[in-house]
Amino acid sequence: MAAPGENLRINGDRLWDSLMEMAKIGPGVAGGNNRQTLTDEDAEGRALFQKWCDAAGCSMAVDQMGNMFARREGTDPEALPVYVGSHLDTQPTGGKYDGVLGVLGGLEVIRTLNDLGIQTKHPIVVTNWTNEEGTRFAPAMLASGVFAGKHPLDWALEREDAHGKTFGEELERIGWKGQEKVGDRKMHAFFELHIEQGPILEAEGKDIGVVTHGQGLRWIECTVTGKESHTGSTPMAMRKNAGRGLALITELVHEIAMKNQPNAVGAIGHIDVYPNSRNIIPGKVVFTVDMRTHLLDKLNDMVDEFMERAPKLCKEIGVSFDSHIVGQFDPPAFDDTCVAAIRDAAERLGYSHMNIVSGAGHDACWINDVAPTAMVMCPCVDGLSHNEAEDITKDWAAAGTDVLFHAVVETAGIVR
Ligand code: HGY
Ligand code: MN
Ligand code: MN
Repeated sequence: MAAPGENLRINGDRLWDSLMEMAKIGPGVAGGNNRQTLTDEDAEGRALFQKWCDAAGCSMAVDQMGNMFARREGTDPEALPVYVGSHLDTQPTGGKYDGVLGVLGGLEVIRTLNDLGIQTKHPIVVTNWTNEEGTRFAPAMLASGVFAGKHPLDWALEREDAHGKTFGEELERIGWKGQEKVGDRKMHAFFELHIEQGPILEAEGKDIGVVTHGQGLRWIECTVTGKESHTGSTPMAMRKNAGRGLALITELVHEIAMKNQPNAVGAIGHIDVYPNSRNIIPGKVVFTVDMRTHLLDKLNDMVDEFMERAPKLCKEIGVSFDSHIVGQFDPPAFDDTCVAAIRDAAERLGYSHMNIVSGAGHDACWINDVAPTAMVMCPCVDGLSHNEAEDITKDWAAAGTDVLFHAVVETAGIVR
């Protein structure tokens, strides 16, 4: 006898149409999206998601960080819900699928259950986590981090963007600040579908990534201070060029990552140069070092080496160095039972699959600390993400969501 729901599939066309509809909100300049957190575009995307959830018969709740929870009732209202979701906010030059596939894939699970008239024992809740990207307001995964007790609510609400606007002000302004206390909700399990954002699944010809672990991350915000002066009339020997500090540290971060291959990465993505004038030697440069690996001891060693060498490099060229951590989480190992539910679903559905470590951070990395959690990944073209050219195929989206459907519904328990 077939396992419960063995051959059930989601509606790939409906999922794809919803992805394309959401992609119209906050369009980028090169075919992707710029729907940054707590912008008017984010508010518009939230409203569309809310409309779809209402139409699917879900009740919506919003907490003090703007996290959205769309609930489909189960037959046992006392049973802890199975949560499924990701994020709708994007990078400034983001793609159409990063995060969005996980939220709309979760909604497709609900829509398919409605189509089939299936009841589950546990309620199912589709979640949109606020500010996963951490670009406008550092750190990444901010709202899921507050939910998991990693950041105090007040601290999170005071995060400022580059224009001095706070997270709390902006959340109020767009009308998505809820009253529900963040983190009170208890979960039976949490599942997140996400594009891989790397090249492995496509290169290996696999439909599904069964995510067993994630990389840990350290975001170190550095300030190198020199002295502004004329680029033409200041003798070279007198210069205190903060820009050289940035150049030396950029190379140091790369060197540390390369000496820790194959399981380490490092780069500097955010850079502010002051005063950023063509004919003034930079007096100050503020930038964020991003170091990651799934091996905790190695991550700590990489940061220790960086913190030992960076100040010395700056001192040698007559500029000062200061730094502080603006984001961090240790490498997560996901829940064996939830991971097995994903692997078994892929196997049963006949999708090729492999175990994989997530290179990117995700809300699941924090939720993993408060509930049994696992992720399922689909390939992306050329492994490209955080780029407007990010692309996936309709079949990859459907396969990932089929697996998500089976893992979520089996965990929630089908009631005949
Ligand atoms: O930084 C990350 O890994 C995620 O995309 N926010
Ligand atoms: Mn993401
Ligand atoms: Mn992202």
